[in-house]
Amino acid sequence: MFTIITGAQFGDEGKGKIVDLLASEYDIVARFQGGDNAGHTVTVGGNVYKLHQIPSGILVGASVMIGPGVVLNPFSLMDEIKMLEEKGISVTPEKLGIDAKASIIMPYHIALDTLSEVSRKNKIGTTKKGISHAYSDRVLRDEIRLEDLLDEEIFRAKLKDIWPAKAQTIAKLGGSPEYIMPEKTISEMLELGEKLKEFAVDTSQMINQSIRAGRKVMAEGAQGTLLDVVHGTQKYVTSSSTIAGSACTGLGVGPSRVSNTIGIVKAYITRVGNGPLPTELADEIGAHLTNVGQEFGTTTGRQRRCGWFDLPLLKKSINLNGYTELALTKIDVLTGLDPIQICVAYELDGERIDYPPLLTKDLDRCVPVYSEMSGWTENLENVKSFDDLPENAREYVTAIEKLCDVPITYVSVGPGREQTFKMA
Ligand code: 2SA
Ligand code: GDP
Ligand code: MG
Repeated sequence: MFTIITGAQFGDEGKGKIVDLLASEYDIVARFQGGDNAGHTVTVGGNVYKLHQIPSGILVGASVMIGPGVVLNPFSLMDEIKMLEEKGISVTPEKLGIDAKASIIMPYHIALDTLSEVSRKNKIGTTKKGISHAYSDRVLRDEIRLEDLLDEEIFRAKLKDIWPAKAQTIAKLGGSPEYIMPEKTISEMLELGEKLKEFAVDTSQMINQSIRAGRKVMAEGAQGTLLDVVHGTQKYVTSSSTIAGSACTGLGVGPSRVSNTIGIVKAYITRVGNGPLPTELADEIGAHLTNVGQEFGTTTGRQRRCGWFDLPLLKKSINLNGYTELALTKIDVLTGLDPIQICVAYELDGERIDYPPLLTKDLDRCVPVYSEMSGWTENLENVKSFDDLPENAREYVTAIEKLCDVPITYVSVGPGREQTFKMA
């Protein structure tokens, strides 16, 4: 079995929480794109885990893998392993495999991301983790892979080729290249390579073998569909492909192996960073969503922008991912809001459209057309089943399911692992 889980909106839908919940039924959980720009928060008992590169399945004891589609920061990976081990979760080579072909995020990628963002007139609002520069080096074939880090001679030879041009660009952008790749950093990276040697695997081979042997594998997406580098709101996107198909390329698994595709959908919408967000609420309702939903970046702490549920955008996500089911999260955050709006269409140049416009630039001019629903005041944090929800909350869930025309199989009513119920 091969299940793909992706975020259906602009990220932070609660993927980490749902992956953690479902992972106990899976043998392997694997990340296929992105890097340590991702932040997946999982709350278990009193413990809050913020995972950036290690798949959320680690907490329930699944084997976890980092696929070749990922860009890997070895420094922050070590911090993450240390954080987990301090909390009693061991991360041994038996538990974690990293594909030898994963690209390494180099210190100069981070410097270039930061400097480019500072000098950019229309800021993207990147996480400054070096993601775009690491991916662009892959496409340029100037990447350093994990396998290169395992061999001092190759690593130094590649750096000798790559570094002079990078240093020049960094200086041109006003940076100080002499501080970015000193010998001390090179040695530290080689030491990291030594430590990571035992984790290096061929993800594609291992996952395909597992699927053939009848084991269950889950692919854990990062960021969200609308941040996809091709299909998202360019240029306000991340630099990887975030949609379900990317799990096949990013792990090396053929599409015929995919069993189901689950979309994680927040009961409203959020976005961190710049770019269009038609239903954005810059009022007290937006403040309610931010404060009650604690909408702050898991990686950077930045405040997320919030808006009402946006059906046209979700219809696009359903197409891009081919979702077979949806998990609806954070419905508890809507408690106390009355009425609740669902954006069912847009108005653009006097015309009503029920799907995002052809030209990305027009999304900014789309005016939401809302369908109004009655709210509820009951606290949902202890709700254990659909029938226990207040009537208006049941109607909200049912309305979203009907509008999306994809079954909602899980509903989440709080950050805790136990605060989720399965739909009958
Ligand atoms: P980048 O750094 O090049 O990937 O930034 C490009 C855009 O992608 C957005 N992006 C994200 N959006 C939501 N969540 C992400 N992860 C963190 C979180 C973000 C944080 O879980 O909260 O802590 O700020 C994430 N990663 C990248 C980014 O905001 C840019 O709009
Ligand atoms: P991810 O990137 O999709 O994994 O999401 P993040 O972890 O970045 O952000 C989601 C946030 O919402 C986290 O702080 C979660 O603990 C929290 N969360 C997840 N599901 C729910 C829910 O149903 N209700 C509430 N109130 N919080 C939730
Ligand atoms: Mg997140």
